[in-house]
Amino acid sequence: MTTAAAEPATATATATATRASNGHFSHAMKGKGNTVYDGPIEGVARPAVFDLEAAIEGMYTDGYCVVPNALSTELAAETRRHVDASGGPDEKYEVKNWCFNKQLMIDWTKDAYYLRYLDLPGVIDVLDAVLGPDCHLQEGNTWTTGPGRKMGLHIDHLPLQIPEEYLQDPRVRIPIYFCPVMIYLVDMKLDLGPTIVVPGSHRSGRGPNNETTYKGVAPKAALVKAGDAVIFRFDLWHGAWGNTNTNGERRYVMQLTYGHRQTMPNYPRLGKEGNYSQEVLDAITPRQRRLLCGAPEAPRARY
Ligand SMILES: O=C(O)CCC(=O)C(=O)O
Ligand SMILES: [Fe+2]
Repeated sequence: MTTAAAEPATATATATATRASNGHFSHAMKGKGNTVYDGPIEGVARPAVFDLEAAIEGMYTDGYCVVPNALSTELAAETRRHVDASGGPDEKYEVKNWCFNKQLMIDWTKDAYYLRYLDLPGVIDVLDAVLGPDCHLQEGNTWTTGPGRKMGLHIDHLPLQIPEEYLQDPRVRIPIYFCPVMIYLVDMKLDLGPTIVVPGSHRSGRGPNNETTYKGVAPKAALVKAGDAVIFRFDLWHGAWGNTNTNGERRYVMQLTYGHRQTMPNYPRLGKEGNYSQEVLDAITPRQRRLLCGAPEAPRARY
């Protein structure tokens, strides 16, 4: 009789979470069981001055970084007004027994207003370094949410499942395939439901399974200023603290997701007539073109 061999350690491909029509993820791969953290919480460190090298390193060690003042406070306020004026009356975003949930997908092919947010200083430098200088946008939206909204810890994507013990080895650096970028349009306080991130949890190589801490490390809250951005990697455990605000204050963010050069660009080629509005074609810069459509010719990402 032969003894059964131990399960071989293999890398397996896994599915990606899909977005529900209400903007919240629906696929079970993202995280299982109860992943809502409600213990004591501290804020993420917010550098007073942006340090690119430290930010890049943070993407591999902590799995995220903070870019202070990616937008001026004036532009954050103007964007808020623009968001408020878009999408029709508020009533239609009041979801019964839940919360105000207004997520507006940005139409990059027709709407020139948002082009300037594609390559924000600091943010674009981190993305170019970790995704490659020919990274591109996957999608973008503005998202206004009110009291009652929260999101359990999850991961956004997991193209490859690697045994956790391999990922503990500091010599292993998993390339960053996608980066969600959250740009906050209001000063974030705990009762507005900030994004929460679990530092180092990308080294688990999986989504949280009935867990709210990783190796004893609790989530930290993005208690950042209006105009700041938080960039995190696709495989970091993250979610959102509950909005418990009693003055009816809403959280305003922009959520942009960028992909590595080897992921498919999402937007059509610029060359083809009719793909983009004249307003976009007149305003778009060469770098913004690359961010929408991808550019095959640039050097590689720094792993
Ligand atoms: O709303 C947040 O702060 C996080 C959003 C998020 O994780 C998601 O949309 O997948
Ligand atoms: Fe997410």
